[in-house]
Parts: sequence; C-alpha cells; structure tokens
Amino acid sequence: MISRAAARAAQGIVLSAEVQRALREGTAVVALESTIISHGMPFPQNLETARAVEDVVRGQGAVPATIAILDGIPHVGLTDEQLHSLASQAHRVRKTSRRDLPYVMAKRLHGATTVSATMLLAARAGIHIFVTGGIGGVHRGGESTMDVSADLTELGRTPVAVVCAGAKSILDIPRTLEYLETQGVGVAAYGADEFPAFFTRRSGCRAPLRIDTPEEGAALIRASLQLDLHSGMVIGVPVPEAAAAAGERVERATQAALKEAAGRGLAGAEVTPFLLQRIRELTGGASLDANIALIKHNAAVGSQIAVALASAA
Ligand code: PSU
Ligand code: MN
Repeated sequence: MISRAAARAAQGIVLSAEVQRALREGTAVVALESTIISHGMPFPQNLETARAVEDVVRGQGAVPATIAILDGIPHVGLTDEQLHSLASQAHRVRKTSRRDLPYVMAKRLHGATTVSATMLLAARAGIHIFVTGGIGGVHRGGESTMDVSADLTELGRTPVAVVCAGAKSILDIPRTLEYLETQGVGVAAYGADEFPAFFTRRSGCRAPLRIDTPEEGAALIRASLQLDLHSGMVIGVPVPEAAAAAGERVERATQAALKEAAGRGLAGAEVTPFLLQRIRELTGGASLDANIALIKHNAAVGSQIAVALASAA
C-alpha cells in the first residue's frame, strides 16, 4: 500500500509544511476556499478577510489550509505571499470548480477553488472540515435553466463537512435542500431549527438536523467517516445577530440584482460573482461587512468542531 503522502505527491498536490505537520501529528486542520477571495470580495478587504479567517482558525487551536491552484499546481495551505498575489491579482485567477481543475492544471493557470473543487482537494489531502461563507445551490428558476451548482453534487460524493452560513437568498433554498436530500447529504443547523439563509438567520425552511455543540458536530462527522459514506455534509451556522441587522436591505438589493442578471441574460459561472458584486454596490458595502462577520464566525465554529474531532480520534 502506498502512503497517503506518496498518493498526494502522485496527484501533484502540494501541501504546506504546516499542514503536512498537522496532518501527520493529528492536529485539527480546517480547509478554506479561494473563490471567495478572488471572486467573492474586492481587494483589499478580500486579503484582510482571508488573513483574519486564518487567524481565527489558529486562535481556536487548528491549522488553516487555504486551497488554490498556483501555476497549475494544486496547493493546500498557502503562504502569506501566495494569499496576497491571489487577492490582489484576481483578474488573473480563474474561478475553478471540479470540472475546471484539469484545464487549469494543464494550462498552468492560477485557479481559485469553489466549494466543489476545495472539497475535492481537501478530501485528497485528508482534511475532513471546510469553512466558507455560503455554498452554491439551485438557482431561482433552476427547474427550467438547470442552473444547479456543482457544489451540491460534490457534497453528494466527497466526504467533507462544509461549515457555512447556509445558502444565499439569490438561490432557491427549498429546492437546494431537496437536491441535497437526493444527493444523500446530511444538513444540520447549528444552534437553530431553521436552515440559515446567509445574510439572514432564517430561511423559512426547517433544517433536517440540528446540532448545538462542537462535540455533536464532531460525532456526526466521525459516524459518517466510520460508515465510509463517501458523501459530505452541510453545517449551517446562522449569521451573528449584530451582522443580521442589514438583512432586509440586503434582501431588497438581492431582488434588484436578480432582475438585472436576468435582464443581461447572464448564465453559467458568471452569475454568482455578478450577483455578489451588485448586492455589495446596492447596499453601499453593508453586505460586505455582514459577509466578513459571518465568515469569521463560521471559522470559529468550524475550528471548534475540527478540534473536537481531532481530540476524540
Ligand atoms: N456564495 C457566496 N460567496 C461565494 C460563493 C458562493 O456567498 O464566493 C462562491 C463559492 O466559491 C461557491 C461558488 O462554491 O460561488 C458557487 O458558484 P456557482 O453558483 O457558479 O456554482
Ligand atoms: Mn451555476
């Protein structure tokens, strides 16, 4: 049998020294995505947030592993210099989901990984927990456009728990939950009964599962790994109350941005980045502040779950 380290090397995945050591020693590791840096927020807030989120993870006693493709090589764990170039040269970085990975590698491009590609690379590296802001989902009107994020099918086939603030109301949340059920993905709300809707704490949809502590989250993940389910799960953490105050305004901006996107006939991978940018402009930055607050909060909760998982191993 070949070792896990050799298997990663064969796949051309580069792990930072810090991440390698943590995985070898059984220290908690938390994966982080890079599309949120390149396509989800403007510079320099994207860089500040990426650094702050890594600090939150470290503050909880876990090791952050931000994932991206640099010059065609998948990296798990970035240096500050690498984070900086990803954040400041976003126009040179391609949004990379599962299907884009071979192309970005073959062409030796820079790629920012979405939830699907980040999950895939995290799993290859042996990381079980991944923190982000929000997952992709079934877009509104998805029943006719078939615009369903590859994040959802990835959750059905890759054993990584994604800790997030739920799915944005730019998406059809009831259909997103239906789709996750079809894919066999466990969906839990953290300390709440309802699945959260990113900028707002409530979506009107009851979460299928509820957990209230990091230990409960760790136990769920452990059971899933034990059964070798090969599927992921979603842990939805409601946005902190203070940051949820902007929720109504953001909701109105979301409606306006959706109309604009439809008017421009946008489709495919462009849709989500366009909506995020327009909502940010229409709310005068309020959506960005809330976005930053919720991802830091998710990082704290996700790291606590990762630490609980590592300590029980
Ligand atoms: N939702 C957010 N911010 C983001 C994304 C989603 O609130 O930055 C990004 C994530 O990387 C997610 C991707 O995986 O958008 C989904 O894109 P699409 O809808 O094209 O599948
Ligand atoms: Mn899409």
